[in-house]
Amino acid sequence: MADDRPLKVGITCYPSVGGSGILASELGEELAARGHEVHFISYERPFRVPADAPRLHFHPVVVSGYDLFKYPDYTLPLSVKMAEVARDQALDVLHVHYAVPHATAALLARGMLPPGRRPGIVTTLHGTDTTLFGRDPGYGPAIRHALENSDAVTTVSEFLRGETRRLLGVQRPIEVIHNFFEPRGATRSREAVRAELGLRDGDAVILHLSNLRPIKRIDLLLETASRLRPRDAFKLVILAGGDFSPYLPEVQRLGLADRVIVRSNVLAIEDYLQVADVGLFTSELESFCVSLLELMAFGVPSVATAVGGIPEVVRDGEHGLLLPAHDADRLARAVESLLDDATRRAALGRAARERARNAFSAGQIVPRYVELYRRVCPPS
Ligand code: GMT
Repeated sequence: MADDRPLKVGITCYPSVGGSGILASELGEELAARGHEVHFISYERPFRVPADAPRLHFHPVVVSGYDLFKYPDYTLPLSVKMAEVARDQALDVLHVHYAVPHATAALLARGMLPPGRRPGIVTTLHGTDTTLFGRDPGYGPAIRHALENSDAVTTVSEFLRGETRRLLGVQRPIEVIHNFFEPRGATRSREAVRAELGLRDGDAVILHLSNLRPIKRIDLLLETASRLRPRDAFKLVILAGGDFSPYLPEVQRLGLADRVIVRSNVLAIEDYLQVADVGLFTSELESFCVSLLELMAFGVPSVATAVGGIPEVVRDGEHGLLLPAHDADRLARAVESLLDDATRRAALGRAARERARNAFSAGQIVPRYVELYRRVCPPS
């Protein structure tokens, strides 16, 4: 008989603005909406998790600042909280997003619990936990140990699975479960958002959303914008999940002060997704790029660098345009080609929306995690 009892799932992620935290938060919400009980365990309530939703709970990890420590330690208090929540809530599964240090903390937590009360551990790798920390001799062996001792390991793209094998030498099975996005309705009308942005009739909106980390290559994004012609027919709207001020001198130097609009830590991203004409992503590396998917779900094609897992999300010429990294001129020409051709833009946008629905919606992806949880959780 199929086991369809509701599960009790502990989720640990970084709560700040970033793809892994956003994905983990959305997954928690989707699981709760399907009747499962979800317990977030982190140092802060994740950015997009509502405080009052049924079956969604948050357990803060308190880190004490002992004078003895030159560097504050998060891993141990996190593991103690994970063990406490797993015991008190009888968790079936601990699902950790981003290996460092969450997967190690989960293993420690499991070891603190008596046999028979131990949840299954699922580790989802998101990107730099493999591509940056995986190469670091100070972290690599600990990550490999945590992956080898998790009950299941997933990556958000084929690309990242390959990199995890290559960089960490992990041989165990790794399942690819791509990211998903389920758009909510906008909170304001298109007209209201365009008015807020000070757009004139005919102004095109190029949208970029990211945490602005160096790997997102905001310098290349601005350089690309500075090469767009005609220069007074677009606005580059940046939804910043990080501090944009270091880039202000570059905006001035490139003569973009009247073209770039920055909004920080926006919760209702759908308000801006609905007014976008084209997305622009210039990352050095992405294992998936959730922001690209967010635009696709709104029928907006993007121009992006063909790096990492991006070609698994967007097929070049079918759902958007992919270009080699580092080439501001070619990126700019590609953006212009989409802004100049409304028919092609609409066709790519329709195909992008279809792909987002068919391959990367909650309905497609969340059941795969649930099925995985049932495989690893101890028999009840
Ligand atoms: O790996 C990171 O830099 C952090 C992580 C995050 O929290 O934003 O980003 C990664 O996870 C996202 C969600 O799965 C992916 O969409 C991003 O492509 C990925 N970033 C990189 O691979 C650089």
